[in-house]
Amino acid sequence: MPQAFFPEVPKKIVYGGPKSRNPLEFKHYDADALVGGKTMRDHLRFSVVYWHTFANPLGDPFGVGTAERPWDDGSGSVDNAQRRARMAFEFIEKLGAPYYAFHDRDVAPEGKTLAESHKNLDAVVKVLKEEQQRTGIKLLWGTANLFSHPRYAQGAATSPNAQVFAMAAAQVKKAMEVTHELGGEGYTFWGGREGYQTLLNTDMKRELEHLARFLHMAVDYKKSIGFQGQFYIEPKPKEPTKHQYDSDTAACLNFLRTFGLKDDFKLNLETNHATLAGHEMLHELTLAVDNDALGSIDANTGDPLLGWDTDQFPTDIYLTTHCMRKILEMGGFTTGGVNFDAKVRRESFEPVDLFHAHIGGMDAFARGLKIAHAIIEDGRLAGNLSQRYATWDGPLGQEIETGKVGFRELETRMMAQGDSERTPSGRQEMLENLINEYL
Ligand code: XUL
Ligand code: CO
Repeated sequence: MPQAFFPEVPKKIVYGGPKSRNPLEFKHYDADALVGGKTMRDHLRFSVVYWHTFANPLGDPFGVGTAERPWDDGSGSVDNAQRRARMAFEFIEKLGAPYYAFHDRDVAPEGKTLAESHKNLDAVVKVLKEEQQRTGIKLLWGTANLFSHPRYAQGAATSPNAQVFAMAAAQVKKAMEVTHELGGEGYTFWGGREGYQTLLNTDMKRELEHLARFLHMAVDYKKSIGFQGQFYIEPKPKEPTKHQYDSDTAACLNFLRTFGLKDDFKLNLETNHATLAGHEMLHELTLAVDNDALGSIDANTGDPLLGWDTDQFPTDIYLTTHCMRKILEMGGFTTGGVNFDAKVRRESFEPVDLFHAHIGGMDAFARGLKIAHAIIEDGRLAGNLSQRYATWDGPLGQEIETGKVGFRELETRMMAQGDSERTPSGRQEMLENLINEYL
């Protein structure tokens, strides 16, 4: 049995229902309840992230970390990392999330040499494996941190220095191996430093080719070790670099197609990254689903008044409704899930705040799921959409779509008619009201 790292929190966060006034109970997330014939647990596939929840001291550019984490002795030792792993599983178990996700360097300290780093990681992975077996909690995805160490300051797979590329490759190889060993259902590539600060010193074409080479190597290695997990690319336009090559869904799709990687990757979409790219999350989700490329989501939100990557817990029901509507429309997650890439505020420094944050995020997504399901069942939104495009199902639309007519035929037709008919009202406000009927 694990030690009690969270003595003030009950053994299990239970579903208390919407009338519950207990902050340590779910109001909407009822894991076993069915929505459209499938449990909430299976629809949402919640995942807790190691980096923000268990390894983030809550500093900001103006101040040091504030987090009280009694299990950390500040040594940065492997021993401390192993204790933290036990704590992490106690947290996830009490919360009742079925998954977690990590970077290699969140779980174990980087050593002085690559060999030492590998050894440190193995020592902690041993504990993670034991805890997974004890609790049944699974790994949603693993990843390598290719952005914190000074060697990666000018990029990892897109470094101007081939030595650094080689080091990144060695690190990803090991991170993939441990992800495989832990039965991870996916592996994520987020290019925090894969971009540039200035084009004055950057050969963008060459860097993009190197990134593609790196990902092809990863695909080859994945096959060679029999790792079946899904690969994800996570778009983000900036922070820490000025321009990141994986800017948004459209840029990622273009990159994957250009370099013959489309079949091997899906996207892991994060709300705060969509915001930074100047898109709504709904836009990013829609484009990914339309291209059969949505894999998983990093659930969080930004603050419109701050404008940087604040990684806050999602509490906005419109947002969670839109996310779940798209996920239901695509037929649900297969390998992916709702992964809380979110951190508590610097002011929320007590361990129990980690519970409040996740309970709120899970309840917000549970409500979003129920509402999205009801909107889809209602059918009016989809009905309006097909009605709006009805002329495309008629003779003219079909002749255009199937390539039977060209500019000449269309000019002849419009000459005879004099002008096109007017497109009926878009009914935006009515549709917004329809969504609000369910909120
Ligand atoms: C950074 C971010 C990462 C990725 C994993 O903004 O989202 O934590 O999710 O590397
Ligand atoms: Co993320």
